[in-house]
Amino acid sequence: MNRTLGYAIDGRDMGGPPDREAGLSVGAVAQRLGVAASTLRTWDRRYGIGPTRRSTGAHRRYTPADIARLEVMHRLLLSGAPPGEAARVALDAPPGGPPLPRGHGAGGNRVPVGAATRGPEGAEVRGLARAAMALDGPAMGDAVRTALGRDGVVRAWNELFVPVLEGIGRRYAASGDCVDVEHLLSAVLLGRLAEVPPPVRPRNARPVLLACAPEEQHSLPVHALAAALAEAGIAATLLGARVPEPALAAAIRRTGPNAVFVWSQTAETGAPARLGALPASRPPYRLVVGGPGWARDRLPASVTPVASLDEAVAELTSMYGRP
Ligand code: B12
Repeated sequence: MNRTLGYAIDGRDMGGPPDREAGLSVGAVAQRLGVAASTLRTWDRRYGIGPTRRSTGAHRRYTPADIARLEVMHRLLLSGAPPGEAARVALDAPPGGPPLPRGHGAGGNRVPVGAATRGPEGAEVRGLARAAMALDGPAMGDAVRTALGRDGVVRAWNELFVPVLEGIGRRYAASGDCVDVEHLLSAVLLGRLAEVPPPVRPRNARPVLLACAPEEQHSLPVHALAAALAEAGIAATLLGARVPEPALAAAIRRTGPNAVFVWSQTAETGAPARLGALPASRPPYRLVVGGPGWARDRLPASVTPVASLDEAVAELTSMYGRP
C-alpha cells in the first residue's frame, strides 16, 4: 500500500506526521482500504478483526499491525474468499510477515483464491458479486479496474462482468429485488470502462457509430464495445442509451461512418423495421446489430447480427486490415 495518509483527530484528517501511539481512526483506515467505515465496524463485530486498542472515549484506533491484517482480509475478499475465511487467515497471519502475493492464500493456501477465479462459479466472480450485493462501490471499482488492467476489456467483460450481471439479473427476475445493485454496478462499470484511453493513432479515418435502439436504457454493452474497440485501435463515436431514430439518422448524415452498431437488450426496443428507415450514405456503411432484443429472423438482409463482444469487435475491425 503506497498511498500516504495523514492521521485523523476527531474525524478530521490533520495531514501531519503520523502519531503511531494514537493510531488511525476508522474513517482514515476506511479511506485507505477503499471500503466504507460501516464495513470495518461490521468486520470487527462479526469476525473479531478490528482495532486492538481503543483511545479514551472508546473510539477505534487502528495500529499498523491492525491495518496490515485488514489489508490481508480486503485482498482476500477481492479475490473471492468468503468473509469468515478471509478474516481467519488475516488474523492468523504472522505480525509483520511478508505481504500476501496477489491472488494467493496466506498460511499454505488454505483459502482457494488465485486458482479457479474464472467461470461463472469462479472466486473472482463471487468477489465482485459480493461487493455488488453489499453496495460496496470502492471494492467493486477496485475489482473492475484490476480485471480491466490485467485481462483487457473483452476477457474481463466475458469472464467477470457478464457472469455477475447475469447473476444479478436472475436474482431480479426471481424476486424483483436488486434494482439498486443493478444501478450501482452499472455506474461503476460505466466509470471504469470510460477510463480505457482512446487510441492515440486510430486505425479508422471515418467513425464507427455505437448506439442503443430507441428507448433502450441498457447501454453497458455499447460502452464495453467502445472500450474494446479502443483497445483494438479503433476510435468509436458512442451515442449511448435511448437514441431516437431521427438522432441516429442525423449522426449518420453528419459523420459518414464506416460502420453503425445498434444494441437492443429487450424485445420492446428491437424492432427490425426501424433499421430499414436509417439513411443510406456514400460510401455505404456496414450496419451491425447485437443484443437479445432483436428478432433475428426478421432482420433486413443488409444487417449483420453479432452474438458476442468478441464477434462485434471482429466485425467492426475487419474492414481495417491487421493492426
Ligand atoms: C444492468 C441492468 C440494468 C441497468 C442498465 C444500466 C445500463 N446503463 O446499461 C438498469 C438498472 C438501468 C436496468 C433497468 C431495467 N432493467 Co435491466 N438489467 C440489467 C442487467 C443486470 C444487465 C444488462 C446488460 O448489460 N446485459 C448484457 C449482458 C450482460 O447480458 P446478455 O445480453 O444476456 O448477454 C448475452 C448476449 O447478449 C451476449 N453478449 C454479452 N455481452 C455482449 C456484448 C456485445 C457487444 C454483444 C454483441 C453481445 C453480448 O452474451 C450473452 C450470452 O448469450 C440485465 C440482466 C441480463 N441478463 O442482461 C437486466 C435486464 C436486462 N433488465 C431487465 C429489466 C426488466 C429492467 C427494468 C424494466 C426493471 C429493472 N430491473 O430495473 C428496467 C427498465 C429499463 C428500460 N426501460 O430499458 C430484464 C429484461 C427482461 C426482458 N427480457 O425484457 C433483465 C434481463 C433482468 C431480468 N432477468 O429480468 N437494468
